[in-house]
Amino acid sequence: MKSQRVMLSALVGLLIIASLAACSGGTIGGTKAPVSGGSGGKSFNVTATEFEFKPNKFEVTAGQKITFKITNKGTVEHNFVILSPDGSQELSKITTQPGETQTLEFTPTEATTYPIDCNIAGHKEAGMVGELIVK
Ligand SMILES: [Cu+2]
Repeated sequence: MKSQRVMLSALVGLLIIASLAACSGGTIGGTKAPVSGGSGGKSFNVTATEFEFKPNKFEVTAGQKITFKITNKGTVEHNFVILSPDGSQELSKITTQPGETQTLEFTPTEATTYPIDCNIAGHKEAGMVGELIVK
């Protein structure tokens, strides 16, 4: 009889400790971790020359942050412009001088194809174009 009661109170004690531990564990789990938007971005090294981008086709997933590292290995200024799907607006743009590397970040929201070009007069026509294909 007596040993049974001791067992019971020991069990209750264990339960209290267990629930306390669960509680404090919950508090630790609940502390706010800083959100660092690092949801698996993608980066591309792109070379710009007269008159092309290499590579010039980029496949990504919607919502994925993309980092383009554009290196100008040509002899004149080039830029790298991401256009709206219909080509009417410049969404993001970076300009590079010969020998320079510049970084451009872009997060596409739509699953579509964004045209890319160098908008310096005549360059697009000469072949400085690309595509950002978002799935
Ligand atoms: Cu150019």
